[in-house]
Parts: sequence; C-alpha cells; structure tokens
Amino acid sequence: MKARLLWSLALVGAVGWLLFSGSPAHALTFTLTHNDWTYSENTASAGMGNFVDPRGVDHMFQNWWWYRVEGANQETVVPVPLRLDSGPQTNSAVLQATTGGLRIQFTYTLTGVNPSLAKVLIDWEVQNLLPSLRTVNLFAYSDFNLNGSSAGDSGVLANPNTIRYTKDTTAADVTASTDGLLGYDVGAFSTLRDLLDDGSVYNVSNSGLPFGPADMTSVFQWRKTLAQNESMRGTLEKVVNLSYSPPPSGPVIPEPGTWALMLSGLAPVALRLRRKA
Ligand SMILES: [Ca+2]
Ligand SMILES: [Ca+2]
Repeated sequence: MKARLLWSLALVGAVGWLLFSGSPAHALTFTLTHNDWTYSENTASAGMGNFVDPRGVDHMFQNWWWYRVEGANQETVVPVPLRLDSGPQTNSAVLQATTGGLRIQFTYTLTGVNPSLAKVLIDWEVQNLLPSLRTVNLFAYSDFNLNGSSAGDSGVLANPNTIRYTKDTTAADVTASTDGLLGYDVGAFSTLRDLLDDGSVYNVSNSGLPFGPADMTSVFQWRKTLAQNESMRGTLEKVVNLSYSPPPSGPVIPEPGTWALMLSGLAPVALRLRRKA
C-alpha cells in the first residue's frame, strides 16, 4: 500500500511538472486530424508517433529527424522543436528548432483523401545562421509498422526517391524531394537507427531493397553547402494506402493463344479488344 501511495505521489508530481512546463511553445506532442485520419508525433521522445486510419489502426512507429554539419564526427538529433502555430486539432503544424548554428523548420500537413488513403506532407527548411560556408546533411528516419504490427513488412523502391512499405493490401510510400538528395537506406530495426545514434559518421549507401518481410525501417539523406543565411529546402511525403494491390507473384506466362497472336502481329488488336471488355 505504501509503495503504491509513493507511486501515486510521484505520478501526481510528474503530471504537475508536465502541466507547469508544458507552455504552448513547447508542445511535446502534436496531433493532426483530417477526415477521420490522425497523425501525431511526440517531438520530445525521438519522434515516436502514430499514423492512424479511420478504423483506429496505427501504421507508424517513428518519424525522427537528424542532421550533421560536415566536420562533425557524428549525427545529432534535431532537438525538441517549438510549435509556431496554434490550435492542436488542425491538420497542419509548423515546428521550428534552432540548433548548431542552424534554423530548422518543418511544416506538416495531413490530408485524408478518402477512408483508405491519406498523406502527410512535410515541407522542411534548413538555414545556416553562421558566417561561414557549411555543408549540412539532413536525415529523415522512418519506421512504419503497417497494420499495427512491426513484423512482416516488405519493401521495394517504387521510384528512385520513393520507398514503399507493404503488408497484405496496405502500403506506405515515403517519398523524398530530389534536390540535394543523396539517397536512401532500408534496414531491419534497429540497424539504421543505431547508425544514426552510434557516435560516428553515417551516410546512406542506397542499399537494403528489396526488403523483408521483417521489421522495416528507412532513411533518406539530403546534403547541401550553405552560405550564411542560405537555406536548403525539400519535402518528405508519407502516403498510407489501405487498398494497395500487390503485384502478382511469379512470372506471368502468356496463354498459348496469346503467343500465337503475338507471333502473328495481331497482339495490339487483341490487347485493344481485351481492354474494351
Ligand atoms: Ca552515427
Ligand atoms: Ca518497422
């Protein structure tokens, strides 16, 4: 009983501390809602977050931003950002952090396109505040766990700048803007997270795809050399699609009749007829 009372007191104290220190400018969590979809991140806790569909199923574990200025011997977490806008229940949030002589800003916008499709577009900007040319790397670490489960995600490169997570008929596409993009890595949890977090220099090597099935994570990296007050800008887009059609497995073997048509040069006609049907 006594221990329990102590725990209760500790809890009350912790909640009180949170309330006391939780000024609007230091929001620990931001939540976006749109058309019954919800996206949230805890910016004080390594970008742990949720991307929840209208049925209440969460598909995301983490969205974590890191940076490294060339010359540093390791990557650094973009620290707890300030939330610049007001209104916790909108579909958009502007976050900003000043760190290491950089001003880093993110604008998140959630769009619930329909009950089975939603996207979060993150516009980012990194500005060099110091009076010297500096080469800046920005890393976007993603960990989707589709259909509420970390196991069993597979991955392909859908485009040179789009990593696709898939599980059954659910897919999550993570797309990076191409200006300054060095590439990506895909790996099983916690390999990539540890490469960012291990106290030595990490750069992507465009490796790890196709992936899985396993607990998949991914990283994109951008790099640009900036004069004082110069900015690099880009986007990271995350699209969750609940009615994804997996490509058929195995080679597609044409029927004998199709072979005959192809050989006779009538294939275009046959294809046209089939499309009409
Ligand atoms: Ca590292
Ligand atoms: Ca995962």
